Amino acid sequence: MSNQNLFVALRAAFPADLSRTAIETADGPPLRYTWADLEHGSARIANLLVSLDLPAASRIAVQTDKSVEALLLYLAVLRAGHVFLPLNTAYQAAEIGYFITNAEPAVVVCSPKNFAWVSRIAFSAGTAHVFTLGDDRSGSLLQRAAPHSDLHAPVQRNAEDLAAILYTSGTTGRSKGAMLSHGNLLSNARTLNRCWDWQADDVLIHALPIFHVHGLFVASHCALLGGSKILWFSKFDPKAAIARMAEATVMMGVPTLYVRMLAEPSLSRAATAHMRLCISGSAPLLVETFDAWTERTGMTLLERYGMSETVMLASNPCRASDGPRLRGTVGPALPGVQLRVVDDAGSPCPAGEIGHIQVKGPNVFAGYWRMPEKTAEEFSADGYFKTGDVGQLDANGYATIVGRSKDLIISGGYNVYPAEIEGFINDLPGVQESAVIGVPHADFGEAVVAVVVAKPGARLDGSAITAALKSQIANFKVPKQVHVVEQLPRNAMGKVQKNLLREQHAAQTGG
Ligand code: MLC
Ligand code: AMP
Repeated sequence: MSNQNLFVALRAAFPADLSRTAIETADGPPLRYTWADLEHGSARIANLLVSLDLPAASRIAVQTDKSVEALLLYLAVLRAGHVFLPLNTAYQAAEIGYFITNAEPAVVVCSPKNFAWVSRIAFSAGTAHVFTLGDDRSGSLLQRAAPHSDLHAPVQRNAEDLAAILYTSGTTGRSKGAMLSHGNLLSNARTLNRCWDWQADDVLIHALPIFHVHGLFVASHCALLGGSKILWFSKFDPKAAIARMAEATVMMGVPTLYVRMLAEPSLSRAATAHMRLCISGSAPLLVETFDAWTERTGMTLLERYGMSETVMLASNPCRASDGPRLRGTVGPALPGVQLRVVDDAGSPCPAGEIGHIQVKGPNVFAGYWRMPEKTAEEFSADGYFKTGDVGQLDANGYATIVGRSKDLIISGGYNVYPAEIEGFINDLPGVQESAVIGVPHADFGEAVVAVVVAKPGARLDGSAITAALKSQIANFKVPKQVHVVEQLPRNAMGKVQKNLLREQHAAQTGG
């Protein structure tokens, strides 16, 4: 049988002339990586992994700053047939400890600056190897890979073999590892590549982190499959992104990136004239942002919808011949994806009626890592995945997301699960209980806000709570505001009325 390793398909799309530039770094002095560099650099790291004699399908957990070498490491893990497990750079010891204990990676790669604490966690959880990788090519990973051969034949994989695990936080506070296969990723990448008309002369502005679906899979796979050059930003900078649009054609971003570019006077029709496609996703795009972008640039943003468990699900059309890009919608389901809206009883809703969004297709993940019961709960009897998003389909099949049935806050494209933050707050001395909510925020779309009740006789200070949380959890999860109140509003069943709290605090974070 042919080798269905995702890397084989990506490699087959490299241009014939491997001396062409594949990636150019766009912040700092420009570094150029040719397609040959991608081939040989990832081969060396893959050979290092092979030399470690790891069990098949070992998890390789990676928490490093964004760098081209970190992308090579991802390609190397695919080549070597292991399982890539990317981790947000903002995660601190408690979060990393959970992921490492749960996934039991054979290899952990971390930033040199974090080696002391990450290696302590990893070694005590039984990880055999901890390497370091800095964003300046420093660290033991590249040193150890350097003597290895730059030729490597990708390990045979089937479409259903595991390629990556992406942790998504759970509504109960426990993170779940979404298991994505080579087939899930490749089928989706091919679909996006076709739907978004990728060409070899496209140039992608890559300014997203590479530890989530959006930057790692959607952006990188599209460019690699297109044989297209990437302008590689280690961090998003609105001025710099606009300045480089003169030589780029495609950009992908969460809505916050477009909001921040709109705040720049340099954003204009002239500045974006060379661009053919600006794609938004991962969080709701406000119609105000959509309209402002059209007005300033003459271009229509293309909004699409996806999630870690399914990669991409729906997209507004790229070509005008396929239909209009409708503001406020995420477009029709992608080819091959079945997307339906059902009522509480699981029956399909008629067009225009709001219900639960469920999906099926070759892109949908196999399940949550070592959580068979949780996996079973999240699928319908006829095999549709329950997204936890609430929406509607119009008569032409365009989907609109109107909310979420899962208690989730999306802040600047990062997911924050209130239950997890409430757990940390409730453990602080003097705290009786808490409720964490999302409120509108002009920059991040939603901001995290905590409402906290003190134990009888205890005195609580909001800024002390913020400071305590900052030392324990990723910074983007820390509430932007903490309100200490006498009691939380509850309904007759005793359930906290978060909708009332959201109304009370809506106007207070610049929303
Ligand atoms: C940073 N901060 C945030 C934040 N990002 N706060 C809330 N929400 C966020 N998203 C805070 C930090 O805690 C810090 O606060 C301060 O801002 C500065 O940090 P920074 O790292 O310098 O911020 P910045 O570079 O400005 O980052 C903003 C951002 C970033 C929008 C560029 O958040 C980002 O890259 N978001 C994209 C996320 C993404 O790729 N999502 C895709 C998920 S995949 P303090 O107080 O500590 O100083 C997915 C599926 C799909 O959802 O459909 O795609
Ligand atoms: P994640 O778990 O990080 O993959 O986030 C997935 C969630 O992001 C989805 O379930 C949606 O709630 C949300 N999302 C992604 N794209 C969009 C979009 N275009 N509009 C609204 N929400 C989105």
